[in-house]
Amino acid sequence: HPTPIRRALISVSDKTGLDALAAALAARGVEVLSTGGTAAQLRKAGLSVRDVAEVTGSPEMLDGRVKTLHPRIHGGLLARRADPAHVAALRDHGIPEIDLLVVNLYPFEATVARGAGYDDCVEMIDIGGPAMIRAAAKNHGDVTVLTDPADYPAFLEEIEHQGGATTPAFRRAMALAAFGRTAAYDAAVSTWLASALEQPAPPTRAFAGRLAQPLRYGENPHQRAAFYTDGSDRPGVATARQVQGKELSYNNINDTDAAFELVSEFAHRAGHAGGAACVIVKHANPCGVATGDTLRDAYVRAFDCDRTSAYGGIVAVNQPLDGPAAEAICEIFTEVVIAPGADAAALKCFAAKPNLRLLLTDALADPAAPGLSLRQVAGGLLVQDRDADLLDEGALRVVTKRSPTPAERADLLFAWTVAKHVKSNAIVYARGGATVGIGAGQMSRVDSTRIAARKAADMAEALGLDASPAKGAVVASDAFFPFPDGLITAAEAGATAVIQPGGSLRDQAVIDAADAAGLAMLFTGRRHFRH
Ligand code: 93A
Repeated sequence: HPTPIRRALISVSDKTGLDALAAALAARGVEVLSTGGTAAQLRKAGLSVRDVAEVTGSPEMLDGRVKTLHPRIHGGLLARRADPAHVAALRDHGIPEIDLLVVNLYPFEATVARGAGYDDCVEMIDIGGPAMIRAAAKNHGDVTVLTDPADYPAFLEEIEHQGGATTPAFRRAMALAAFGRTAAYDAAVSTWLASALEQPAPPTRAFAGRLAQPLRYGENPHQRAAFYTDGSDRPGVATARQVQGKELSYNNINDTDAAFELVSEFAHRAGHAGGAACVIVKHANPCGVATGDTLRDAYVRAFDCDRTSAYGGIVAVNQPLDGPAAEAICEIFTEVVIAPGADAAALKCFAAKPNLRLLLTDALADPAAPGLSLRQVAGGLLVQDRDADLLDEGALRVVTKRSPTPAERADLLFAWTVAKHVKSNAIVYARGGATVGIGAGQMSRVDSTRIAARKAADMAEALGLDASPAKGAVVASDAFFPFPDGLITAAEAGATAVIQPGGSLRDQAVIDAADAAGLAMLFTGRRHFRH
């Protein structure tokens, strides 16, 4: 049954869209109750409002900590309209029914984000707002709750169509959003308090995100799925603007994240400042990564690494797209392109491929930013810091007789960065700032080494090269070589220099094998497993 809205309580910190909403309510003869700041703004806009304090008969007190926490408010939100006993209780106690609640909370997250001190953050913990939101959301059988100015237009449309009322379906949808909001809010409070107490953050935040997008299905069509954002402002797939293209799928989002996180390394890592970089991802692994003088150059070199796999891939670049880069990307079928921006020529070029999903982020992600990575296991959740480690060049150790040449060293650093983003066991061959063979996700490291060499040979065949590009390439391994065999395979494929963490019991045997083959080898002292 549509419930007519006769009385509303509005108490908002974010006053976006407030005047228009209140004016529309006033035009329908809805009585508006408000707290101090909200009432003041509405009166300034020439609207008539009743103070909550007048309803409660109790002034706002304790610096506003107690404003709406009163039975005259909560009774009006929680009473079942069709329950005679409830209705009688309201009458006996002089409690007005509240049919619409519009609340957005003290800006706790923004206060934490701007680095405010402990006491200021504590003061921003809203108590009365969430209490009202939860009361109204619980009573969605009768009450409508709005917690986000973005929902005002839909609400106004709803009452327009329903003659001043809302439908149960609308109230349920708003109640769901409301509980999501209070859950996210409390998660933000507990995450902040944990970090203030120097304790690991609880994993609540991941579960308390906002529903950004229901997905048509999950990894496979028989799996239901949805995309939740955690409210952080990290540039990437969650915060990007989709300029065009079909709806993103579950796998698109996962792959786009992998591509953008990797390409974002190339703004921050020493030696790459300013250079163009491109990553092409398939099934969450990069199948081609390259730097270049221009974005087009970087794309073409990334594409050339594995033309077969790149088909239907996800392309990420580290600079705003221009026309020449867009034209090259549009030559084959690409699922998603993500970039910090795009000029008019690039936009025009992509517009001719209306299915291609184009996402713009305005900025790259900071690879060193702290954050959590979560993984579900049966019956639990594994929580760890995200791998925010950037290579410390000062910690690199030359362990072989021969030191890498400057060109080898640049490629080693490049290959190491890529390897960090390849599923383990990861082996990456690179030459001239481009990958030429990637071995990913194998159970044995030597298999990844062989696959990477095979990929390099395939590349030679696809491009009609005289020799495998692994000849004269460098190789990165995300974890140590447990035996010399993987390193020997790389040497046989033609690699001339190696970068790996070191730390194996048999390091000496691996170093000896490198020396015997004339390879230069760097130890990083850091491992980058990724599973
Ligand atoms: O300090 S509170 O937790 N105590 C309350 O009783 C209360 N009631 C509403 N904060 C409370 N609010 C919050 O005040 C609302 O959630 C809203 O964010 C804000 C609006 O205050 P004003 O109308 O004075 O700007």
